[in-house]
Amino acid sequence: MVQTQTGRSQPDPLDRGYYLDRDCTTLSRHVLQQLKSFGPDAQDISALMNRIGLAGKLIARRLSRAGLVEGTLGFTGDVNVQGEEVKQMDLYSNAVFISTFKQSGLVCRLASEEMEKPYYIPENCPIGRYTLLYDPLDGSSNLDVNLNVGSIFAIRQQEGDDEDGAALDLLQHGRKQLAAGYILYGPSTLLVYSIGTGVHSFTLDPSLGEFILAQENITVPEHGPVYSVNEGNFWQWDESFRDYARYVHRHEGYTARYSGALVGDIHRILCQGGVFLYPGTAKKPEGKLRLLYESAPMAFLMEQAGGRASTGTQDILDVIPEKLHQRTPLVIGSKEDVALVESFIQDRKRRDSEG
Ligand code: AHM
Ligand code: MG
Repeated sequence: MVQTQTGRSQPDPLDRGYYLDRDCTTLSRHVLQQLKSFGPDAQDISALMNRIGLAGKLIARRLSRAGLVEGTLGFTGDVNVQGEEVKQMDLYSNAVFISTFKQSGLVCRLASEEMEKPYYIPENCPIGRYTLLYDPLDGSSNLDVNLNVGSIFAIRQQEGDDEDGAALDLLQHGRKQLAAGYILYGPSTLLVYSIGTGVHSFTLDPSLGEFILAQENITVPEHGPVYSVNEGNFWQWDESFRDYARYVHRHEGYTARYSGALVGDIHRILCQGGVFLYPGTAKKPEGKLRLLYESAPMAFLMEQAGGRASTGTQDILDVIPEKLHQRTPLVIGSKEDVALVESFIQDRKRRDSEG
């Protein structure tokens, strides 16, 4: 009951809204709550996250019709800057992020796996003070067999004028990220994000068209049973990673899980603990994953959840890239499991130095 101005009591209409309040914390509202502010910077970050959510909804909608409408499955016939064949959904997803942020007035520059150079939105510069780094559709080899895929994103402050388009200000360590996260297109669509105040997940309610808070302050267990790695590359790894693989094969309590799509594999580790690895190989000494829009955003999340991310010898968030599309080895997950992998690398180094 509430008191009216005339002193009479009447039922509180918000009482019945209790369920709404409990069940419907939306993404933009959550960001503002996390920042404990309605100031301009908080409004910016909230609006940015809302736009990322919109891009996720558009991609999820198209994925749900894969195979039913033109342009959802198969290759375009082009090869991207990474030398990889481009899928129709890669292009669509890349374009969705650009068009979503074109109208945002916030982002001056977008850098993605699918574009050799960053894409500028001159009308947002200098008003737009942010850069969005993203992998629009990670794991797209899973698409044609109807398995999970994801989008990965990071937001950084735009530093410098960057007039020549070289984006040199992006070549800085991952601790410069203001926000990072991913969208997992699985049985349901999940958005997981951090703005440096813990890791939080949201589930897309298609009937509302909103991402609704699912779990706040996710923490990764200190140790988990899962190791997630493409063991088909075993023969191409450095001996230290082979030592680690032999160790988990010979000890009870480990189980392998690998879907071929980073977002789903890391989401499993985030929820249940364990370790995901993509080491360097003989053919690709730096591994496959790109630092700025794959490894660094995931590392930001994992550290926020109490886990770790390493190249094997250095924290991912301390790595300073030399180029936009730089690759890096990745060992990420529970603290104890990352440390175990690192211990095999240190052991090998020590043995090699002892001759
Ligand atoms: P992509 O960005 O071109 O999709 O490549 C990244 C993907 C990751 O999602 C996944 O972990 C890895 O490539 C799988 O690679 P591989 O098939 O070599 O195991
Ligand atoms: Mg990728």
